[in-house]
Amino acid sequence: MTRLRLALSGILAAVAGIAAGHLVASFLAPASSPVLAVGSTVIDLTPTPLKEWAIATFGTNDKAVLQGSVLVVTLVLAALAGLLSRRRTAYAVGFIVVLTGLAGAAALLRPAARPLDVVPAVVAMAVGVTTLLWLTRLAGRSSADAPDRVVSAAGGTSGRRGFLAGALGVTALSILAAAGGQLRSGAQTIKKVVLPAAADKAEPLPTGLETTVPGVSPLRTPTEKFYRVDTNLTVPKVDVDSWTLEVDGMVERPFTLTFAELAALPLIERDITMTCVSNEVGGGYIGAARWLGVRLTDVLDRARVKGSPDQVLSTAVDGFTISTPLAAVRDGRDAMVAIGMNGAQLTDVHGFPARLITPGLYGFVGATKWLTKLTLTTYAAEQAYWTKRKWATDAPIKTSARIDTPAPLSTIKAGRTAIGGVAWAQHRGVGTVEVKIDDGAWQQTRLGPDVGIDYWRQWYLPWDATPGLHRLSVRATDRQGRLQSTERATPFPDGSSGIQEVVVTVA
Ligand SMILES: Nc1nc2c(c(=O)[nH]1)N[C@H]1C(S)=C(S)[C@@H](COP(=O)(O)O)O[C@H]1N2
Ligand SMILES: [Mo]
Repeated sequence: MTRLRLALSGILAAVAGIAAGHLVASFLAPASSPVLAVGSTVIDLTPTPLKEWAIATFGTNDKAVLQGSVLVVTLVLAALAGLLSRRRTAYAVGFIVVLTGLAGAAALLRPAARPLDVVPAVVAMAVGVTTLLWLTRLAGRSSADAPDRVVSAAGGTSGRRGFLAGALGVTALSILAAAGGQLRSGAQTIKKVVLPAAADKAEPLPTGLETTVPGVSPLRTPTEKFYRVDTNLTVPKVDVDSWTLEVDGMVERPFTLTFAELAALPLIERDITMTCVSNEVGGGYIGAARWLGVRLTDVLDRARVKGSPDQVLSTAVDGFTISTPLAAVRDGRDAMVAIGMNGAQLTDVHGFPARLITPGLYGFVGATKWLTKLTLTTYAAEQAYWTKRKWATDAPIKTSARIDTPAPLSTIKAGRTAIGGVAWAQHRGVGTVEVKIDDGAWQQTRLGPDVGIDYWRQWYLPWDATPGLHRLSVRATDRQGRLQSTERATPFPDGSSGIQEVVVTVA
């Protein structure tokens, strides 16, 4: 029974420490919370194949699974620490000190860490050790050869009751502290800003096919439905008043802009479809929005590029980096420092107050959220986060198409219906979309409105569905007449490819 109590003491000491650290972090910097700091470090250290597997297996739950795993491993180690106190209290204390010390190191080694970020781990250490000492004393060690054993009369039922009361007390306080920290971090909001109108406006968006073909993705993705992909366990809530955009590196005149100064530059408005390189064939890591921002070349020209840089290295407020090929930025496409999305300021999730948008390139090479610095440099001199992890440097979005309706493995009624979806070939434009039913011939679909080469294209094909099981396939060709790759490829290192096939039952 004592063993169980000691293990429980270790676990509760860890829980108390983690909860206290979480609460303190919510006052300083939410990301410095011990579990979050360790979780972020684990994300950074995870080898690419394992990360790919996690994204493919858990999808958007990957972060929750990771946090859960970090927590479980910590609690198992803490239980061991509790058991160690049977031999010697100092061992157990040492164990907790090492665990929280690692959390502190993780917080301090984050790319954009400040010295104060170690505080939550120090608090976790103090609370963890105190809780452990107190609970193990209540648990009453039985090992007679423990030299520093506490001799007490706390055996029997009163001891057990004392331990139980202590354990419950620690649990209750931990829940309160963790919930308090969670509430405080969640309550942090970003400021409202006023966005000037664009000097160079986009045309009004035409009516999309979603109004006539039920089930087709809307022509514009509502911001709250827009996919989210980043390495962040907590969404940065950037203080726009102290935020700046710095431009440096191989330039004659490095400079720094405040948000007001950035927003006062001539703004362009563009409809651009973003895609994540982790999007699987038929997947949902794609979204189409109207972006408002400053042309990236305007910003770079202001600094007067010197020498021969070949990349724009962008840095986010948390130190995360992205490399964008300068050749792509300079080829006339509408790469921009965006401050608005779908007629409003950026949301915290999508990079407030400013982010990069590079039409035609996957997000990991051109869509830095929470942007704070642009550095002109070379790939030889510096590599960004994903480049170091062996993902492609040049990463144009591959031409692809997705069937939105009928849904995979659904059952639909026989008779007149429509097969429909979206296709994309950013910066080349979608030329045609074809659908194949079972082993029939490829049939031309009808395309929705044309919103330009950087935007996706809706499509549909009327279908007289006959009873039975049917296999539907789709493929897209760009405006230069190039058929999409039909070869199956998983996302690493430069994006998935292959023909999407959907099986449906017609009844
Ligand atoms: N700071 C930061 N920016 C980032 C990322 C990130 O992890 N951190 N992920 C990139 C990736 S992989 C993609 S696909 C896009 C996704 O942008 P969204 O979440 O607004 O859809 O953001 C990019 N910008
Ligand atoms: Mo991505």
